[in-house]
Amino acid sequence: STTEQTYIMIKPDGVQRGLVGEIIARFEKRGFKLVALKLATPSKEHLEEHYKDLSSKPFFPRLIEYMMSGPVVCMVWEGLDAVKTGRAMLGATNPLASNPGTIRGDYALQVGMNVCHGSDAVETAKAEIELWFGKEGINQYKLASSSWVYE
Ligand code: DAT
Ligand code: MG
Repeated sequence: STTEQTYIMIKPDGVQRGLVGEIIARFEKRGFKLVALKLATPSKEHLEEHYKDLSSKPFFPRLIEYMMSGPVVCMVWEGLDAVKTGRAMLGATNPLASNPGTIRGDYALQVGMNVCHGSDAVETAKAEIELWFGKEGINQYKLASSSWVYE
């Protein structure tokens, strides 16, 4: 649906490498609507909750350490098939397997520094949006360009 929402997060390497504008521009130009945005320095507990499904993986401690190495940019993007399309725009988890033209395929080389997060399913997106924006909530507005994006 055109009101599907996904949680997209620019990881510390993406912020430090100056990729914030590039990544936001890709979602804007694709036609998605920005409904939430902040720069944040999340706690260890918050990141462990975000990645709780991976807590038994051997790389989990390193993943949390990496995610705590600097601020992240937290966003919610809304639009047609936003979750699946957002994942396609990100590319594969391992940047070496990501096609050129994707965010990871254009800006990253290793799985432990893969620049950007995107929700993997509609239900996951709902939980992630609640975790990251539950307190402040999501913005509601009509995007002026929507009648030139949707038929
Ligand atoms: P994705 O970020 O594509 O949804 P995921 O949810 O399986 O992938 O894993 C979350 C993050 O954990 C991923 O972006 C990078 C890290 N990660 C995943 N698999 C890894 C591995 N085999 N070695 C090191 N880090 C890994
Ligand atoms: Mg994931």
